[in-house]
Amino acid sequence: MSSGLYSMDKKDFDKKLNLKKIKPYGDTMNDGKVQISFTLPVEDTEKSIEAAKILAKKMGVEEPNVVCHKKLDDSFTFYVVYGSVKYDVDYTNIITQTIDVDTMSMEEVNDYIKDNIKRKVVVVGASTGTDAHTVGIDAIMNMKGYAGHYGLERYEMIDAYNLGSQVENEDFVKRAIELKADVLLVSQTVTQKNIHIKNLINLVEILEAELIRDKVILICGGARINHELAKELGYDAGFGPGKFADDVASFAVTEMVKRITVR
Ligand code: B12
Repeated sequence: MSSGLYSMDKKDFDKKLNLKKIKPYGDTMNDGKVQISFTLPVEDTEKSIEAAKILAKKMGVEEPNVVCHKKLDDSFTFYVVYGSVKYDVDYTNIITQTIDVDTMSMEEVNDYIKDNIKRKVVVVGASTGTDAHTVGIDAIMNMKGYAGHYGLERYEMIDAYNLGSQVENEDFVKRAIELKADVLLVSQTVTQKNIHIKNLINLVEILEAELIRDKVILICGGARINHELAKELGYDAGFGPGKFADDVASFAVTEMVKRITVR
């Protein structure tokens, strides 16, 4: 057979990587293949499958194919849609804000504190507001640590206080003042209706009202937190998934020393 779909040779596929126009990769370069999933508040019918397709097209997905539609209950249906996205991204033109500190080991952090700060560093952390998720803040603070990285409670030169979850910002600040905190760690997991943004901003406002914002290193973290967002909200740094106690401790202590030197 020499014509039609089956005659397609490998040479027919685009193989060129153009960093000015990157697209998702499925089977071949630049094919733009994506899989998206969502729920619609309607029952599982042919009509609602069509609605899912139309929505995918509006999102820029060409030739959408609804590969899964699952009734969740009488009035909600879950869809998985495959297709090719028509948009691309200029990868050469992206600027990101990153934390510019080399991560030290726990021992190196302890030595750094002994050499440069010459006393224990007080770190107070919590999952604040209505947020009940403790696993994130525990990963950073608990003695046993997370994914092979010991938590701050194990650091000889750090006094770490983990206040747990659902700690009101006012109580958090009160405790930070009592404990003479050098570093505040705030975890936010729930981001529905931007509750994390409101809560994080509120904490900064309270710290400013108490005149201690510039006396502490203020760090937030969570699954949807990154450094750029943290800076935007008035924090010194933000850490998301794949970051551990050693990353946080390295940033906090070098930042403390920077401030001592500048003063
Ligand atoms: C376990 C879990 C729970 C447990 C929490 C138990 C506990 N003790 O923490 C329970 C059952 C209580 C729970 C409840 C709820 N949950 Co929940 N939960 C999860 C789940 C499955 C895992 C989260 C987790 O533990 N991750 C592991 C940790 C280690 O990851 P992490 O938090 O990202 O932490 C890392 C980094 O982000 C960073 N980090 C995190 N915090 C901090 C802080 C600082 C200072 C620093 C430096 C770094 C840092 O370091 C960590 C290590 O790298 C997720 C889904 C998922 N698979 O992620 C949903 C999820 C987070 N939950 C969700 C929701 C909606 C809820 C509820 C609102 C559900 C409900 N309707 O009741 C309630 C929360 C109620 C409330 N008031 O907060 C949603 C959040 C959606 C959103 N973005 O808003 C998720 C994503 C599930 C989903 N897909 O819908 N949940």
